Amino acid sequence: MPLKIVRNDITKMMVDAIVNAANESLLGGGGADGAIHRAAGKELLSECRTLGGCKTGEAKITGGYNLPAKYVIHTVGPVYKDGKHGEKTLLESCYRESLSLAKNHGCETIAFPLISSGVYGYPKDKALKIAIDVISDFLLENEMTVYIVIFDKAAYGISEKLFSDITEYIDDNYVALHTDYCRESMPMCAPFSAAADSIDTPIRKSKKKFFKDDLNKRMKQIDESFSQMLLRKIDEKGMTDAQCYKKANIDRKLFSKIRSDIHYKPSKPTAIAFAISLELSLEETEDMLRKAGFALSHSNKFDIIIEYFISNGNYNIFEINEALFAFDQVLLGA
Ligand code: AR6
Repeated sequence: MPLKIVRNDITKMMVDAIVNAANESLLGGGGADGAIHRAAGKELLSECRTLGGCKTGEAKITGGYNLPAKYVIHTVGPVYKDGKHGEKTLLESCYRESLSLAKNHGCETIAFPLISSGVYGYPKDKALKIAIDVISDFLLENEMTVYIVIFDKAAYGISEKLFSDITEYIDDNYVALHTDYCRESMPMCAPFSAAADSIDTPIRKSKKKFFKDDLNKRMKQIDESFSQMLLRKIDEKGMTDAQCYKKANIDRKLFSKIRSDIHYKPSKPTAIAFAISLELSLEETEDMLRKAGFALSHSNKFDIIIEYFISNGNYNIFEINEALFAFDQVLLGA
């Protein structure tokens, strides 16, 4: 099940477990820790006193008391110095240990704040990348819905370089009306203008054969539904269903629905999420979208950002989502 990035206060999350960005004493503090203790009530501190603290990179679990969450998983992130003091390994360990505790307690949903990225000073973009990497690895092997809770929008910043590259790409491509639609219109017909077609050179013959074969192939696929194309592509790419929907950040239940209903019409972000998961080319992505009744357009920032990533061969759905979030767009997948 998927990873979702949401903007919220961690104490408001209706999940099985929320994670606390604590300190080694486990006796409360500021930031998310302070908010969690305030919302949970004094009993949380009483239980924390019995735990004997927690080492950096490790995690311990308590009840959630007055919180909507059943459990609080307390983990201690590293204080960021310069990135050369094992901070990354320790931060990765926080996510791994917390997820493992949640799994052992039967949690189906868990919410993390961006550990270490406040008082402990971890650069937010790096902290987010670590969170996403560890959580997505975990989700490849486990069924859980994991939320990363971003408190302030500024925390969810893609790198300045990526932001400016995408901005430039949008500026170059964002137009109200675009004129190169002819690529869409029967590409295989272009070489066959009536006059030029009268002489059959060997090259022309082989081109004709190519276009005939291509046309036959396309005709066979013309009636293919979105769901059929998706399943065909999964086979062609040698993926399992689970690999595909996990990489697409799509819920297993939704995938089952699509699998069992050949006429299923997904939302546009869902259709694109599958195209990304299958690492389709731009042309194939457009083909897949058409099956679901959608298109990529240049008068829509969301579409241009997707196009940017596909053109650059970057199929990391979580990075794409970071960028979409930074540009206030709907996210892919879950
Ligand atoms: N909900 C979600 N995220 C929050 C909330 C909230 N209510 N409040 C803050 N954040 P921090 P750390 C974000 O400082 O860096 C404490 O005193 C915040 O914007 O809470 O791991 C502990 O006792 C930031 O992005 O944790 C430790 O001494 C992220 O949560 C120390 O701070 C983490 O910020 C731990 O520092």
